[in-house]
Amino acid sequence: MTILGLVVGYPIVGIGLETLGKGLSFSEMDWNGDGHTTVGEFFDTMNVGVSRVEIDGNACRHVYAFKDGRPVKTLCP
Ligand SMILES: [Ca+2]
Repeated sequence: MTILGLVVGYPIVGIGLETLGKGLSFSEMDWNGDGHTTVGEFFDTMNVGVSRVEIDGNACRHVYAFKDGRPVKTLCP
């Protein structure tokens, strides 16, 4: 890979991973709650949506399954 490829390619890969991760941290993608986020769990993130909600005045994120809209988890600061 050329230097130009590194300079041009890295941001594209970074943007792609950010989009796939939907703004969730790796620890937030631990879907089975075993304390470790696997590569499979990272890719499972494609099957969920994230919406912003306010709960008790806190800016939280509601994670739901695309297949049925059921809640997966709610993340609050
Ligand atoms: Ca896990």
